[in-house]
Amino acid sequence: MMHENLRPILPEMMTEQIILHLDMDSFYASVEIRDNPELSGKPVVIGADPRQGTGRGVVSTCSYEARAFGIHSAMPISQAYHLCPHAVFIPPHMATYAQVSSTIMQLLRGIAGEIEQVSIDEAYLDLTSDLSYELAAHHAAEIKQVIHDQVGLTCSVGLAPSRIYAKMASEQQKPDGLTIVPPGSLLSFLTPLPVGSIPGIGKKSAQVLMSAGILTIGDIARCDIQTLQDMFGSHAVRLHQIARGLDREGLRESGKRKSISREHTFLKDSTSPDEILGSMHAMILSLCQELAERNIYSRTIGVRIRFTGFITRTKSVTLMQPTREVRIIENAVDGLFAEMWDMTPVRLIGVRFSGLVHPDPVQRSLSDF
Ligand code: TTP
Ligand code: MG
Repeated sequence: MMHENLRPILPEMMTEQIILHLDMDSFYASVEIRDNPELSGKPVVIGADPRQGTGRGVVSTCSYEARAFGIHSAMPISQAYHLCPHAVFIPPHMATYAQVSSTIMQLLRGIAGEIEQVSIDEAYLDLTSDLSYELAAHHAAEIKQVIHDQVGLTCSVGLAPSRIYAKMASEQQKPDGLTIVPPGSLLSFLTPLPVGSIPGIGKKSAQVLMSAGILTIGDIARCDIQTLQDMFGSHAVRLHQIARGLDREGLRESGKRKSISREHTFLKDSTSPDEILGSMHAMILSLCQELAERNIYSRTIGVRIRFTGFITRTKSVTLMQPTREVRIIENAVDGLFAEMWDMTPVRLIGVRFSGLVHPDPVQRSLSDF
């Protein structure tokens, strides 16, 4: 008779979580090109007016053709102009992007039920019920096809056993990529990647690691925890876990959600109130769209700002009445930002709507969401 401990593990016990991360390719630029096919194949830059190279403000994003000239998000628009004066420069049309974003997220909800939307062009889905990476990969390819056919845009997708690995996977083969990292391939996927490919490791942290001779995620995995603790304090344990392929974090918001939020990390820490508020207003549009789709209103508006050096401040305001009026929420956020900002460069911003209520008093209860 087989010993209890040697009994083959049942298949369902071996099923690990399967997380999908989806990120649209050069999102704002792709929408502009979709709506004006003459731009296809050209370097297209979305952002402030370059004014023949004297303009202020930054690049929001650009097409992959423009990236070949070295242009990227958060670069001063004047620099982008000098790198490629014949590029097509287009001011952002936020309302259109928010609309396209909401169509995409609706499609994803239709496919996966609950999703975790994290930015205007990015979401996580839980495909654990597919049970195998073969089936999940098949679904991922279908999702890409549906977005292509119904929205006219490409995206890049990653599949992996946790949200952070899924995000790293989706980054690998942009644009129009599909990267699958089942648990068995996780270590060989992670080991050679540069330390900067871990979300949350910004340029500064990467430099700290590199100056200590830690260049790849494999190097972090081999590092003793004390060395990491000296560099990253309380973040060290999680970083070590991520590097050793042990992270298994799933979707953060599932089931009954009490709040909805968006966040944005600046590639280069920002000191421009126009850029910071512009980005927050884009998030507000996207969040208000989600409120409208779900026929709910928000009463409490919160802002999170992470400054250079990881100091994070949050502040919120509760309005007299629940709303989904963009102007009212923009005013609230502008006010919060003015109270919170002391000119320190900003690394990350987030906007959160909570106190979500339904217009129908019978349903006016958090348990409905
Ligand atoms: P990203 O997904 O970071 O960039 P992207 O979609 O343009 O390109 P990629 O193919 O590399 O994913 O951001 C989504 C949108 O957010 C982007 O189209 C424009 C906006 N954005 C800014 O306005 N400023 C920024 O610094 C960044 C990074 C993005
Ligand atoms: Mg994108």
